[in-house]
Amino acid sequence: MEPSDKTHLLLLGPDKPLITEGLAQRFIIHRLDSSGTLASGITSSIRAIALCGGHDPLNAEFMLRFPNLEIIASFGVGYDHIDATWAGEHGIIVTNTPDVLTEEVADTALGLLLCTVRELPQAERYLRAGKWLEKPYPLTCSSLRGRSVGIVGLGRIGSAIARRLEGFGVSLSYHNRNKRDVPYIYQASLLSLAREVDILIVVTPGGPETSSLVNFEILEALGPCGILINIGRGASVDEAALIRALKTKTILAAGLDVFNDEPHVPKELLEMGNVVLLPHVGSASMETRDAMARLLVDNLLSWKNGKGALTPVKETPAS
Ligand code: 8YV
Repeated sequence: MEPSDKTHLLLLGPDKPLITEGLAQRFIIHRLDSSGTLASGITSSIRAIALCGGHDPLNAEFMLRFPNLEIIASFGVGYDHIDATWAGEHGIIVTNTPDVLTEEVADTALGLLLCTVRELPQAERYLRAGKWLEKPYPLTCSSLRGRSVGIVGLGRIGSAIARRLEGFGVSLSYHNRNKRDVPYIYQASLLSLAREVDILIVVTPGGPETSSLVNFEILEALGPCGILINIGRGASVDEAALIRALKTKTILAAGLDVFNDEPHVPKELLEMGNVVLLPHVGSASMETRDAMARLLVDNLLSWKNGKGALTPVKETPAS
């Protein structure tokens, strides 16, 4: 293929061979230089952006730098870092990578839940420290037996978590904007869900609508035996309120895969014994990350071939 048939594309974020190799035949790939700019004359040629990871904001100001931008293909299902509403209003397509990571993230959520409820990382650290030789690890206050679990955000990933939990024999409730046709108890408000359940799992997508959704009032409603799990976005939980709730034993424990200012985790959380902290690894297996990379590439190739994007987000057109 002649270079002239190729579309100029700006690649942002970490290098991923599956993406660069997948795009090389049909796109001329550019990167920003160390000062964050492109050689003059190139900006107006850019028609596509491949956002290969990270959560740096991609706002209107940035998109405006590329007057002929038509599509942004993003790596990941969450796109709270992209101003998709503005993009949609300006005819720019945004694609994400749904479905291919659903089961992986749901697996991680269950792992994090079990680790938090049964203090498995703490018990493992206890063994490694040689303390088992002195006495057995203390019995955990919490258990999944006879407990009720509430899911905030019963979308693809929330539903996959719920399906797994059915096998654990817990009572399941959820809160969503709309009631779904599922055999779980619906709570019209997050507060009523928090009051009803022992364990709250947050699977919300982030963005202004869900910012600090879980505040101190919600944590108080969860109560002193309550456990909070967050696998969605850090910003959905008021981190300062969570730290206060854990310190004052307003809730019992928390398991977190996401934080407000990643990769920075508040020192207070790092020092607490009643939290399990993961470095945002929900989808982080090679297999799943490869599937996400392939879907990003397929979106761009399908668009380039005039067939429209495969997985456009709801705010933007497909072609
Ligand atoms: C990734 C995620 O960490 O898909 C998402 O929304 O949060 C994760 O799967 C992220 O997209 C990688 O940058």
